[in-house]
Amino acid sequence: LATDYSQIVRLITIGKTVEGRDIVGLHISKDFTQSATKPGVIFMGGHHAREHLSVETPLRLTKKLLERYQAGDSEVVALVDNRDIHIIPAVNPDGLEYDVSSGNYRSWRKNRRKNPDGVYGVDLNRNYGFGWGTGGSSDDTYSDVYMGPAPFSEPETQAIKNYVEANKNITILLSFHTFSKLVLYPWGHTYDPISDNQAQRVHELMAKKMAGWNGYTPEQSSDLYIASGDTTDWSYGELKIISFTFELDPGQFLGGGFYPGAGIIEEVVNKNWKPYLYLIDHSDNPYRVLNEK
Ligand code: 0X9
Ligand code: ZN
Repeated sequence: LATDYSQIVRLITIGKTVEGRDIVGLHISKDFTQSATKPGVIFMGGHHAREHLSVETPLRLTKKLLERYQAGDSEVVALVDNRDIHIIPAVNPDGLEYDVSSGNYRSWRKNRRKNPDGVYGVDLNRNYGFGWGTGGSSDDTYSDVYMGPAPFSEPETQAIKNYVEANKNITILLSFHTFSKLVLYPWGHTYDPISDNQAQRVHELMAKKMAGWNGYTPEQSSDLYIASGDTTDWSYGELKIISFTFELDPGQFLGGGFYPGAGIIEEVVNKNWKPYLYLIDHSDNPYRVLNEK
């Protein structure tokens, strides 16, 4: 994509993994000298190794965006020309590779940190530093929700932290996961709503709007279950970025769980196209949804 659309896309590297792989992404801007002056939005996927659809979806959405831009689609051209768009489709490439490298899926979730006791993996979506370790995560290295020894102990979460903090124009963040067909918003570490009523309302309204397009269920993250140290509690809690987690298709284990097959990709991309454009659009001021119907 960076090669095919080199006028407006740059391949970026935001850091390295535990095993030394590059964590790569795409930066889309009409004018890279001015990009920081435009409203920013960030999409990410692949925190969890077995959630391959969470990698494919942001990639394919971005491919579609670039194709439409090239084709002169007026809505897309107006958006891309006036926004600063960041995509990190694979936050956990070590885990993703480990999950597929034997030829049989391993249902791996965590990164590939070799912990001091020899047990592998930290759950990257329990390792972010806001309300870290306050519930729904574990200090047992054998656990699939092992939080790590400290907030941001992992190079993968550190890379996201540094990148998002460096791009101060980012107002909206979406982290793709699978599965269950949900649109989630903070908080995840507590049943309390966000104390800023307007910010709470913005999350609710945007989640509901997007759910109307993709057919998912909008709810507060903790309504799914309490979990601390996830991406969005940090990005909203620390940086006040309006933040969402999508749990993509399928709805259930019966629909294929983490491994629904490549045949589902197109349908999932199509149903999430409007939410994707909506988030890019509203990065100029997400609070304007308070005045929209
Ligand atoms: O548990 C997670 O990290 C996410 N679900 S997944 O099946 N993809 O692992 C959900 C995170 C939502 N956040 C909270 N419930 N805090
Ligand atoms: Zn996940």
